[in-house]
Amino acid sequence: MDKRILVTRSSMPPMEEYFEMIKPLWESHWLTNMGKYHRQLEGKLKEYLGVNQISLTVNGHMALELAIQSMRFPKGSEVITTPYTFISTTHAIIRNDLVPVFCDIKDDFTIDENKIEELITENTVAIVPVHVYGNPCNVDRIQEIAYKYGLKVIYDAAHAFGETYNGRGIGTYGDMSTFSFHATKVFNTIEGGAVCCNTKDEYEQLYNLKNFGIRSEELIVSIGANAKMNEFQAAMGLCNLKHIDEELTKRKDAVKLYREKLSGVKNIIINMYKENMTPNYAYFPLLFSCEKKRDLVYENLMEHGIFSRKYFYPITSDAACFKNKYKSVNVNKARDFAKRVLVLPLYSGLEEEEIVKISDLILEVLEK
Ligand code: T4K
Repeated sequence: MDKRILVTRSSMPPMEEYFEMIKPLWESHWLTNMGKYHRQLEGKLKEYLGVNQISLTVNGHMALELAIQSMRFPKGSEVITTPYTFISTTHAIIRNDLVPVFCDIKDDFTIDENKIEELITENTVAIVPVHVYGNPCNVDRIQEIAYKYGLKVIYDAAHAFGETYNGRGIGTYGDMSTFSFHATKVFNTIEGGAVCCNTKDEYEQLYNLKNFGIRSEELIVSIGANAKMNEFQAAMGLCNLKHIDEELTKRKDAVKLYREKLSGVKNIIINMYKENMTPNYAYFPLLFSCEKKRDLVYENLMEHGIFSRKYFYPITSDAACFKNKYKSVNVNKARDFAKRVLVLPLYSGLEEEEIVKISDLILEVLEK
């Protein structure tokens, strides 16, 4: 095996399919601003994800940033969130002039719902949990807390595309949920994202936020940015959506093989799926018994041209740009897990022999 294996590889539709889809754009010259493909993809995703409303955006980060912005929280309000995530989640809160209050995680890497209440103050306005690696948060308990204290819940569901939990599309939980359709995700529109919401009113607000508040040539109803998904992105989404079942099946098979090879091995814990969910097999994280073992495996894989990733190290509260800037709370478990976790390569084109090789290289280190 001499080719490099990266942590993931973008899924792409057959080239001809995409070319056929984008050809008419040379006729219409309509490339963006809620064109035909944008509208079609919104319709198809609404159905596929089982959500009430969906608004497409230029990327997953802007989806989250606009979802939070649409709630119009007073400047300086506090938002309880997890530090065990991609930096985007925390940036989206801070870029809205809000203050992140970091809550620790539990064994499934998601926010520890039992630690949320103690962090609530009179300035708390919302909870921004993350279905990290596609592991659903304890949505019922989080909703109970939100009702009790009058808080909004915005889920960062960047990793959870297409999942269901307790028979409902994952995007239906909370006041809003946001997805990422980045090139590295289970479903991609090259770059892209979406906000799922419940009412037409919320949808219209998000529309204004992503399109300068422009409603017609002469009517600008509110202040907004430009965060629209363009037609080339939407066309990629329409093509990739046709192949989503095949994508998920291949990922499922890859995960099954990893599990067969690595289950019961000393010094690692494999991420488990909850019973009442349909997973999307977005990531394959392994939790090692100590940082040293994790690093030895990371290096051994790298020496063989295999690039696993330490998602999510460092935790966002320790990011150099705002270390010690926000309330220091106990996020020891998140910090500890971040030092011991390794995400293995996983994508639909990953071959069986590659999974076997990766697993064997891990075992080689652990059995030393
Ligand atoms: N919230 C959460 C919880 C998130 O995880 C993310 C994004 C967001 C919000 C924000 O959503 P977006 O605004 O990104 O839509 C990657 C992705 O760029 C990022 O989308 C993702 N999370 C994060 C977890 O991973 P990097 O810095 O690791 O990407 P990079 O360039 O190192 O790529 C990783 C691997 O993916 C490469 O080794 C090869 C493969 N790859 C990459 C690209 C760019 C491809 O196969 N094709 C490509 O085009 O952040």
